[in-house]
Amino acid sequence: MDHLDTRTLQQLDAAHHLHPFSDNAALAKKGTRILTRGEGCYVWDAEGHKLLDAFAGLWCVNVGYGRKELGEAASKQMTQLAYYNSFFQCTTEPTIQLAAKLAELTPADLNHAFFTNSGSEANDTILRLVRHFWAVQDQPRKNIFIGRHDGYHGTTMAGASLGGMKGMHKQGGLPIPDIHHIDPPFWFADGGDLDPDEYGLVAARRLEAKILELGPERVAAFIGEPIMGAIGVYIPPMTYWPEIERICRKYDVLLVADEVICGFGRTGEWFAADYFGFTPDVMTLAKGITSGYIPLGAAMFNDRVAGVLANQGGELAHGCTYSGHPVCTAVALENIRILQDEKIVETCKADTAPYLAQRWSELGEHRLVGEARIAGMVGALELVPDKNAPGKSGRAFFDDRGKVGQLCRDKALANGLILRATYDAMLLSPPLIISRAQIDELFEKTWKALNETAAELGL
Ligand code: PXG
Repeated sequence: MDHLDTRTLQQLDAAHHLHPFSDNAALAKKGTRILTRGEGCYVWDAEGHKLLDAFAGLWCVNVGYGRKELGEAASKQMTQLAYYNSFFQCTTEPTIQLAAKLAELTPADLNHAFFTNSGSEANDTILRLVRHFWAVQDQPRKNIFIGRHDGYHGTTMAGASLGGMKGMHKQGGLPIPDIHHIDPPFWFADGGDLDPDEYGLVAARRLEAKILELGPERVAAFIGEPIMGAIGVYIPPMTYWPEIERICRKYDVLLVADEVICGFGRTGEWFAADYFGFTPDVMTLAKGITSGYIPLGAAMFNDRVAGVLANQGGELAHGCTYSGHPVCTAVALENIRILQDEKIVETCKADTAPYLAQRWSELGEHRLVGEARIAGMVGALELVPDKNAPGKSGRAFFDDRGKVGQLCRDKALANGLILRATYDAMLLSPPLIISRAQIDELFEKTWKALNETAAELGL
């Protein structure tokens, strides 16, 4: 590949590359930012700007950038056996070893992995195989999935349908049939006068009401992100997930935890199911499974579901060319080795996550910040016009939602910090290896961005 200058690259990009989740016409006019290098928690762009990446790429670079071991694991596997499939009664060694490793790491009896290329495909896999699980037990009508409004489960037909993003449903005729949604747990906007723990129970019982409305004999599964990421890091009260689990057990509805963001240490536990204290029947994995170095997703099934699929399911009419691609599974194994050998998750829990939480709550004192929420290494600052207004009105949003978040995001970027904005929430999800000194840098740059945003708004 010959190297081209930035301007030429931007012109080619505008002419030939459609970007995901982007206004492509506006982007073509502005020109894309081209990233060229990464090391630890930092990335550099083609203009030589050094940026602290407080978003870990897209919630995924858990071990940080530039880990040579991951490149070496890929190179070794590519040279030895670049590809073989898991069809035709075959598979490869790294794929077997990764399945066993995931069985060991994930909670309880989630012991069976089905590999995909992405989180979206893992959720498609779950929709099909869970429906099949009920159908082969003579319950073909028990096929409804319940998700949450504003949830995110990917972008394929099933993933976007299971998710509850209205903008996504508008494109492509979604949701597909037999998928329903309940309201998400978002105390800040929806909690009213309830304290968070009371509210967690109220929000969870929306699931029970929906199951009873549809009929338990129709409901196959409930799917949720333990912490809702893309919509703005909604961290439910600790009462929420145990109550959801109780309801699922009561009506024999399978519980699917989509841990695509939360898995592999994001909350300071290996999985958010451990953080919130519940046991899913099925789990979606991607992103942190390889720290984003190579695409890989997995659907994990417990013994009950996998047992029925294996013994009563006949031939599984499902799979991708690259299900269990050996290069991807070799990289995942090396990524997990790094996380384990360097005690990265344990260090977050014991040291850096509590420090980050302390500094994050200091940001909560800024006049623009209505709530500073955080769990382990994932958090959000909810920006509001008047946090000191009495009672619930202090939790009111800006009228023109999204503008202030965008402004603050741009201010952060100009100061060398990558933060993501959803509406007016500034989202945080740094590499798990972020140090205390880098957390201080994150604090300083965020505070400055908040000040500059407030100044521009005249607040
Ligand atoms: N589930 C969850 C909870 C996710 O966050 C997916 C499934 C889909 O994974 P793939 O690998 O198919 O992308 C995701 C992905 C955002 C954003 O704007 C978030 C994701 C993807 C793209 C954008 O925050 N999460």
